[in-house]
This record gives sequence, C-alpha cells and structure tokens, in this order.
Amino acid sequence: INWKTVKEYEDITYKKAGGVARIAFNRPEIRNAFRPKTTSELLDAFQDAHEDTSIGCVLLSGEGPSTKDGKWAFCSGGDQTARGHQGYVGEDGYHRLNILEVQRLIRFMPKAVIAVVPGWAVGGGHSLHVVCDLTLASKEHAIFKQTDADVTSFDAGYGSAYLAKMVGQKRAREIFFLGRNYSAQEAYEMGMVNAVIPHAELEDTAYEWAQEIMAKSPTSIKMLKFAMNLTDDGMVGQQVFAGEVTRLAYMTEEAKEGRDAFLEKRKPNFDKKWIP
Ligand code: 1HA
Repeated sequence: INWKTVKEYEDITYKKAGGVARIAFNRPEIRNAFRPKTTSELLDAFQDAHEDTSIGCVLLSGEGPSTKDGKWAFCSGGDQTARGHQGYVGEDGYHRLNILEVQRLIRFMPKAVIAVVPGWAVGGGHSLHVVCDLTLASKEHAIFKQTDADVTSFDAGYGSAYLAKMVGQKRAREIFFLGRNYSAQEAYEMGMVNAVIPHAELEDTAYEWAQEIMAKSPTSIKMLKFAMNLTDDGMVGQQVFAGEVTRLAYMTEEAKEGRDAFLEKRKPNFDKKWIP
C-alpha cells in the first residue's frame, strides 16, 4: 500500500492511499493512550477524512510496536498522567472530554470506519473500537479490556450501552464489571470483532475490506450506516438521516420549482402529482 502522509501531527499519523484514509495513534510507548492534544488532532484528521470526497473509507489504528518492549496497542484510553481533578487537562490548562466528540465524528461519518486493532484496546480505546463500524483484530496481539471501572473514568454512552446491544447485556456487564482480558478470538465469538487476522496481514486485509466496501454505491453505504445508527441515536439519529433525505429532495423538480417560484416572486406550481 502506497500510503502518503497527509499532515504531520505529534500524537497521531494521518495517511491516505487509494481512496482510503488511515488515522493511527502514535504514542506506542504508553500503549497509544490519548491526551487532549491527541483528541484535538484526531478531530482535525477525522474532519478532513469526512470532507474529502476522494476518501471512501477510514481505518483507525495504532502505530507500533513500542520501542521499549515490542508490544502492540490500538489505544489504551485516556492518558492517566494527563488527569487533573476535574478530568483530562490540555496544555492550555482546560479540562476536556473531547474523545466523545471523536466518537461522534466516527458515528456520523458518512463513510465506513474500520477499527484495525493490532494490540491492546483498553478503556476509552475499547470504546473507540465499539463505535467504529467494523473491527478487524490481530490474531496474535489484540487484547480487549475495559478498565474504566478501575480508574473511575467511565464511558456511560456508546462504550457501554451500545456495546451491550452488540454483545448482549450479560457479556457487556461482565466486560465492564470484571475488566478481564479477551483475545481477538473471544471478542469475535462475542460479536464485537468482524474478523481475526494474522498480525502480518492485518493492515493489508483492512485495506482490502475498505476497497470492497468502496466498490459499492456510496449513497447506499452512507444511508445504510445512518439507518443502522438511527434506532440507537434518537432524535439526533433522525436528524442525521433527515439531512440526507433533504439532500435527495433538493434533486427533484419540485425543489427546483419551489426555489424558482420564490426567486421569481410567484406562486409555485408543483404540478400536483402525488406519486404513490
Ligand atoms: O473511558 C474513558 C472516557 C469515557 C468517557 C469520556 C471520557 C473518557 C476519557 C477516558 C476514558 C478512559 O480511557 S478510562 C481508561 C484509561 N485507561 C486505562 O485504565 C488503561 C491503563 N493501562 C493498562 O491497564 C495497561 O497499561 C495496559 C492493559 C493497557 C497494558 O498493559 P501492559 O502491556 O502490561 O503494559 P504496561 O507496562 O502497563 O504499560 C506500558 C507503559 O504504558 C507504562 O509506562 P512505563 O511504566 O513504561 O513508564 C504504562 O504506565 C503506560 N500506559 C499504559 N496505559 C496508559 C499508560 N500511561 C498513561 N495512560 C494510560 N492509559
């Protein structure tokens, strides 16, 4: 894959190739934990991937392995050294929880986002894989674990409640209440991983899955994603879906007539065809 760096960041890498964007955590020595700077960079990169019409699919992964001990990580959640009394503190001194904004960008992105998990997916990192559309995991190195209840920094949104819809209530409660390690195979059997891939083939396989998705009709992929989101997202889910309905309505003769009539200061003539 001929990845080309799009923009240099401190805490993440951002590359593109063949219509696929690849965003990856780049703090491997601390298992790719995120601090406010990381989430700001993620927001910037995801926004670009959202708006770039040449991009059809986004991979979210973690760089590695750690130069300290050779271990791999997707993301180990919030950087515990960046936690002050009111939450995670940025370099500017403000406390932020903007990883939830990153979750929303992934959730409402009109393209598929694939979590490519080469190692640890822990805490808020686990929640990120949950919110992605698909998850591919390294057979040898991926480990899924929820430590939120160990460190009192818990995701009471998608990370837990949506997870429960994915793996079932009993399993989700076990994952959060016991905080055990689960292998890629166990996560697959629970229904939160789409495929277990040999580590050496993980990146190429993710790229192939992205290409397969991108061979489909973009509008279908977008509307199917939003349709599957809708029932869990309440009025916001409807709002996202509705935006697309309006976009389609703009393309009709009726919409043209409505606009033209206003601009020409006359009554609109909608031709009164009530299509069944
Ligand atoms: O859920 C949320 C949120 C929800 C809603 C709204 C906002 C949220 C914000 C954040 C979060 C969270 O993510 S809470 C959960 C935070 N994360 C954790 O509790 C995981 C902490 N890490 C671990 O449990 C383990 O490190 C590990 C299972 C990921 C890996 O274990 P391993 O392979 O034995 O490595 P370990 O030696 O523990 O770690 C390697 C180095 O990375 C250590 O540093 P060193 O001793 O080499 O100096 C370790 O301290 C560092 N490290 C690992 N994870 C973090 C970390 N440093 C800071 N923050 C971390 N999360």
